[in-house]
Amino acid sequence: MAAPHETQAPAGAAPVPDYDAIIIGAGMSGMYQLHCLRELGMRVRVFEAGSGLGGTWYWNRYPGARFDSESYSYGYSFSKELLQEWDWTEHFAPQPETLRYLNHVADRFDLRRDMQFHSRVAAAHYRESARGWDVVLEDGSRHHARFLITAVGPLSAPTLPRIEGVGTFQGEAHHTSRWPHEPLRFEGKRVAVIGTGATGVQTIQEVAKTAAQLTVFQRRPNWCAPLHNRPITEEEQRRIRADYPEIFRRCQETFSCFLHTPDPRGTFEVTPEEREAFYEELYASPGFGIWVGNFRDMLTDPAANKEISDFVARKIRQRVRDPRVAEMLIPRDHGFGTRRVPLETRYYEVYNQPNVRLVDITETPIERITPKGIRTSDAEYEFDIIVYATGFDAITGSFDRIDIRGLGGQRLKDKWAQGPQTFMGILAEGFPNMFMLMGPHTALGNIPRSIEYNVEWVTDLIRTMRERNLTRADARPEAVAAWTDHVKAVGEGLLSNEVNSWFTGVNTNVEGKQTRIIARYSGSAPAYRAWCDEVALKEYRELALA
Ligand code: NA7
Repeated sequence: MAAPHETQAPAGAAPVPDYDAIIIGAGMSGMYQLHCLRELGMRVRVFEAGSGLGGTWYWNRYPGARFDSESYSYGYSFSKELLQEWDWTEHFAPQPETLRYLNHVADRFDLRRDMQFHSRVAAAHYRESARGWDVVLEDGSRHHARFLITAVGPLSAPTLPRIEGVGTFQGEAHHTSRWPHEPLRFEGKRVAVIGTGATGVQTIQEVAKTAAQLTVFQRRPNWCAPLHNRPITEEEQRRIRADYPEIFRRCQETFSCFLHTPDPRGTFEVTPEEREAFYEELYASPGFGIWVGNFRDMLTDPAANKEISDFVARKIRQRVRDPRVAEMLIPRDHGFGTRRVPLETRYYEVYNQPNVRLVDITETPIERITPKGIRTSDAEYEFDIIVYATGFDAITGSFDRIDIRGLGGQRLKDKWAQGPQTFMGILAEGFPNMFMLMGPHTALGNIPRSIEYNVEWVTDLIRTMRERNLTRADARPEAVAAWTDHVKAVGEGLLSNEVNSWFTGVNTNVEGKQTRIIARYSGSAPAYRAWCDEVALKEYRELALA
């Protein structure tokens, strides 16, 4: 464990440990940031609310949780040795394997000794006189550091529905991201799942295998596409190991760091037969190709988007036997790919099973959760287990839950009340020495690729500051304004920014989050990196360094 210095404390009070950097969160970004800062010789402390490391992969233990990115494009790329010693078993690895992987990484780089678990950060206040951050944990303990790095994850603040009676249910109820650590069995059980996003879809297709009865409460359907997962053969394993440089080179070049990249052709530049054949090929291919490797205009031209939406609707009708149910599963309020596409394995076929029923709660809203189950406007259902697959207060929610205050006591939550304002998603003006990893306005995509880039950018900035004996970095207001305008500009014309979803910061379960904002950077990852590289190359002149 890094030995902290201690700051002066009032007589009688416990001394406050003083670190060079405090990192909030021991997920993929916090882990790598810890590793990089330790390489600089810094004393670092990671505070993690959970009992273990892994972030998303620690919390999301629900049945069926797995990658939608190819496993070998998802792991860390920074260590050749690590790449050569870890074998993924499936093209899209399940959550327990990813959690094992992250624990392996932590052991290999001896990360655990600087991590403190069961330690939720309640408050972080900047103190100008010390040019550093006072951090208070929920247990009341106080800590101090020059740098504060938020590695809190864009999808880590779960939300329960605002329905009367939540909490009165006498059976078992779990949000998917707060799943029990002991396996939950569904045999002989009557199970409800509320929510049909990427998480709900993975859960439903798994629970349907064993539950006596599964009732899915769907508000809005999503466009789903087949994952086509399978084990990685030994031969493939050898090839993957040899191909790692090429795999990561490709991820660096694609729009959102996946192995897939948009087809340069426009939807209507090919014949209808060629178009259909291309869609068929994508539908039969593994992973996100159908979403991010489709015709280049699919997400900007409504007519192009309608073509692929109609194609997927036909697939749903072919796969679901009851035409009434098939129609319920086809989205009407948004086109294919304009919200996050859940990838599935026999999801639609689940609705052909006698033990599964679908309830459209737009037609018959849930009125309340009762001690025995769920009451809708036209029926009373009894359950043994209720699963809330109701998503997250995304992107800014994990910041809102911490009392973060910058210069003059300004709260970050207030500053972002009308939507986040950042510099490259990494800095917020008036919050010196706070650096955000995967904060709002960063390129998300295949997240570990973005994480590695952001962590290295932050590490370079801190290295530069230390070399020059600088102790304070803040974003200049004009730089924030320019970046925020740029984020808005690159998001113009994107159909996904015209739809309510977590991409656009809308969450009906959170007070004040009913209107769309531009929450993420929706340009390409290479363009994002080019901007950030330029800032570093030009000696950080958009930052006020002192
Ligand atoms: P999502 O994608 O936000 O999905 C949440 C689902 O829960 C979605 O179907 C919602 O319906 C539904 N929901 C939310 N609140 C309610 C209420 N109050 N009543 C009924 N239904 C509700 O979250 P996920 O966890 O699936 O996925 C988040 C990301 O994690 C995912 O994109 C991956 O990148 C990993 P709605 O569509 O809002 O009508």
